Amino acid sequence: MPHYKLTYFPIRGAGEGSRQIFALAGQEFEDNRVPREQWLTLKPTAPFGQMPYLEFDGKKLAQSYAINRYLARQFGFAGKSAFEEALVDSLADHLKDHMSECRPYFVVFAGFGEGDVDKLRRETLAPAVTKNYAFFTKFLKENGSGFLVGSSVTWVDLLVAQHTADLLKNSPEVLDAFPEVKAHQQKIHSIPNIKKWLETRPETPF
Ligand code: GSH
Repeated sequence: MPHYKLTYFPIRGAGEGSRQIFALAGQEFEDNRVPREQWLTLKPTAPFGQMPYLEFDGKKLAQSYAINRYLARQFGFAGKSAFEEALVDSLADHLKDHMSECRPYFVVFAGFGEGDVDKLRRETLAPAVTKNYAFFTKFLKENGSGFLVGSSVTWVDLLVAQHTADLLKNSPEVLDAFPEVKAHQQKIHSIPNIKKWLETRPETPF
């Protein structure tokens, strides 16, 4: 196995999906958490001038979803057929669209911008969750296995479950109408390797 080194800010953010894929696989990796002050010296060496990026075997790979997809394929969490892989990708892209819709709320919530966080929660976050978690619920109900796609865990389960857990911590009321997605979060976060990761990872606000 190569030595994997994942470089990202010391937050969950766009790096956490890859960290959880490593954890799920039971694969050792170097969790290189770079503070903002050190980032500017590294920035010119990053493939697209941004983090996260993954280094292994003298190669560098950037873009969080490309990294997630690559690792998931390596370790067997990408889907069991070409169509399952495509379904997983479609859900991941939809989660990304959902995150873009919520962005005005997250910017203020994380302290990167000024605004009325409660108003943004009501007027931006809640409608986005209501719309998009209905789609995740539909996939869970139609699939019937408790996973979003197929009969076993894939990388998109990790991403959706983490977002659900974040919502449950900070804005639980937006999930009142979504018991299936709450059950999904519990199922994914009870997988022993993921449970262990959640208990031992560095504690960060987001
Ligand atoms: N589409 C990229 C991905 O998913 O990896 C977005 C990467 C991105 O926005 N990275 C941010 C970053 O590196 C942190 S989340 N910011 C510092 C900078 O641009 O200098």
